[in-house]
Amino acid sequence: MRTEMSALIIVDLQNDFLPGGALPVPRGDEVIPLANKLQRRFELVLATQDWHPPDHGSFAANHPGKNPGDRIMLDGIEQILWPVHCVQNTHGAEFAPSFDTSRIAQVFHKGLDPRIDSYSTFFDNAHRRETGLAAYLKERSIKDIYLLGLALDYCVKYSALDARQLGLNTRVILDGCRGIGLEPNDVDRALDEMKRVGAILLESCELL
Ligand code: VGL
Ligand code: ZN
Repeated sequence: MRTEMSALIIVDLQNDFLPGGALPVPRGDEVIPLANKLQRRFELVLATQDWHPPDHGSFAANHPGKNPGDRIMLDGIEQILWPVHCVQNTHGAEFAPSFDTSRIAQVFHKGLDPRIDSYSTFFDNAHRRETGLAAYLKERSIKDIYLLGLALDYCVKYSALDARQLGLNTRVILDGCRGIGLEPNDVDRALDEMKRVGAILLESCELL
């Protein structure tokens, strides 16, 4: 009997989320060697990119008088403002140079609509539109996903929450993630929220 295929989903290993980038995740670069190594254990490897137009509503610079970290209402939902980051087709949006992308079957982009942000790799923050990832997995009858990448307390967290809502068996490889930690307890809260909805949190050494 053939076991069902599972997918490794590598989240946002882009220059702007690494030290020296526009929205650096502390020690985000440390996950790249593991992301490279773990790909060999999976038949299917997918990746995501935060992929904003220059006029994106999550950029503080697009709201006169506002600063990164401020909160505003954007098209009816609360939005934290960020530095300009991951602008489509710029160096900051590119995958990190040391990230091995040769085995990635498909890249999913998020955050394209200027009026709404998308932390999750499945849906925008208001669940209005899909990125295509859910349909991609469904077409291939993939029910088991493994997540790693940046940032643990935003994109990885919201991806795990949506994955559970979609009924996917969801594992988060913690040593393959780092958090932004805008608020001191954001990472702990993210871990609690993911656990509460049934995501399994593990370390890479626990993978078979
Ligand atoms: C992210 C903040 C802003 C993420 C994206 O992918 O975690 N965080 N945009
Ligand atoms: Zn973003």
